[in-house]
Amino acid sequence: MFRILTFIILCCVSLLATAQDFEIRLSIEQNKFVPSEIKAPAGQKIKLLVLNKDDTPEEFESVPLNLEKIINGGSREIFFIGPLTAGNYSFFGEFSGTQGMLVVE
Ligand SMILES: [Cu+2]
Repeated sequence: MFRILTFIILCCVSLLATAQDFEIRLSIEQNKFVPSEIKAPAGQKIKLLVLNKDDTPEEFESVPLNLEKIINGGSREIFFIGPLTAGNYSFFGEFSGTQGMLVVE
């Protein structure tokens, strides 16, 4: 009984650890980022989910975040970034040229 209880507690702790990632959802709609500015706290791991709602692929790219990935139309990608220091981290869609900013504070 005690072992089972310990196991349950350990499971809960690991679930909480995953939940601590700060999650941001971003979409690409009609070749624009929605929203174009996203915010995250400094010093925390960030889970960034980018959903491409368009039919056409887009390349999600950020030089300061060192990210570059093609996201097909109707698909999503998840990026794990950070922890980051306070500042502005730009990103853009290489195919359409649309721009966005991650503001960390
Ligand atoms: Cu590129």
